[in-house]
Amino acid sequence: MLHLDLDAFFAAVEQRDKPSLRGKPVVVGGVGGRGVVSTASYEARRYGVRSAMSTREARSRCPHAAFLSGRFHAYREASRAVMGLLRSVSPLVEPLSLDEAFVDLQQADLPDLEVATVTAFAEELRGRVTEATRGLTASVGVGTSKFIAKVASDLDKPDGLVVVPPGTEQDLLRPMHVTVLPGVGPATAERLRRAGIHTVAELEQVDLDELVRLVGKAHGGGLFQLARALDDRPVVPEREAKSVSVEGTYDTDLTDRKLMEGLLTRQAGEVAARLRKSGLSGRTVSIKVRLHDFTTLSRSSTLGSPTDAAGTIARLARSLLTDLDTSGGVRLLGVGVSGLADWVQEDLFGDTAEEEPELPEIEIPHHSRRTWAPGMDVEHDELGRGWVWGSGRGVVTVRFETATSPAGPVRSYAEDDPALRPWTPEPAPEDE
Ligand code: TTP
Ligand code: MG
Ligand code: MG
Repeated sequence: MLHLDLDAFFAAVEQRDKPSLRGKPVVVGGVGGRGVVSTASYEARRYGVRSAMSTREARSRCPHAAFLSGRFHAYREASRAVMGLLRSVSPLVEPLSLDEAFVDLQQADLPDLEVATVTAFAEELRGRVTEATRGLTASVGVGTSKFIAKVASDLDKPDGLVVVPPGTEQDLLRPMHVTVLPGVGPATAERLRRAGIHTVAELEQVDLDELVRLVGKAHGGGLFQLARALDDRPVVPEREAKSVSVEGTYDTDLTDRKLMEGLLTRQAGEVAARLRKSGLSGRTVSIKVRLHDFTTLSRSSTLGSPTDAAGTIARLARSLLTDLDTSGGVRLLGVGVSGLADWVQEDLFGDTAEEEPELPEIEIPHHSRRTWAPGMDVEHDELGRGWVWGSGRGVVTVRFETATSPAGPVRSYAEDDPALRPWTPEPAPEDE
């Protein structure tokens, strides 16, 4: 079993695309008052900055770091490249998040599974990940189970490879803290601590009955096995894209509910058109809303039968929005349909493909000032591509550089300078 996880993923993508930030502390996350750190580059981690910490605390620990809000299109693109590469290596790939996956090496066409063979293979794979992502590094662990492979990939981060030879699993685990076991969170760890159990070695001494008494029946059995490095969970490959979705990011924070409803209605129309083009329909309608402070909310609702009707999808999407507090402003909205079936059936509300409502024409007003989020991609008429270094008091400051340029010059503009605009890549052909 192989487990791969990219190093400081969001921050590494930012350093790749922003040459002036390479080797420097970078923090990606919510940059507003209530923002939370998504991740930090290893340079920033030296100052104690960590995922899930408040940005306020991160700023006090590492004031000289670059604080950037995220660019999800870039993260998604890198993730796709990695997952595609892994799938070319083995049909059994199970992504756990955008930046990590299990790969079953038994299906990978290796001559054998000796330590030397898998080590050479994993080292080569790490190089290919760096190539496929134009410079990101991955850490890899290999072992006889998912559990061991995942533990191993974390042992020599960043840019590391650890292969745990068969038979040495328990020696590796015994000195480790119990939180290394999947499923042992703070609450379970605390219960074990009160019973005097800190390490895996100590946990191994506890018999099954006592373990069940300590952590409950549901958990006890699994923990008993894991403490002995026993884990036979198979790799469950992700099935083909099961949803069709459309989303938009906006360069002003949207606050007008009517406008948001209009945008959802238009997106629902685009989703419906794509469903029909592929002869698909789906039962679950969902919306995605990213607030100004970076929190992303999603809500979904499931119909009794599949639909591909714009009106139905729009109505559900709008009703899902009513439950959400969007008063602080919204910077991304999206509509998706999942639970796809490849037949089309008249849906609950009786809409048919023939009686489509007109898609509304929507102007996003520019009365509110533009949001120039730190880190976002921009393009200037004369200076070309760059990224927002900072903004405020009517001024936006841009550094002109890209992944393939040298560190570039910094210039400031009025926030409404018509020569400057947000830059977005061509949308990927298929959104997951
Ligand atoms: P991780 O793989 O947990 O972290 P990482 O890749 O940044 O760093 P490393 O693996 O080298 O320790 O998460 C992958 C990405 O997921 C991360 O770059 C940002 C995002 N993320 C969050 O947005 N919030 C979080 O709390 C965590 C843990 C990750
Ligand atoms: Mg990672
Ligand atoms: Mg990860």
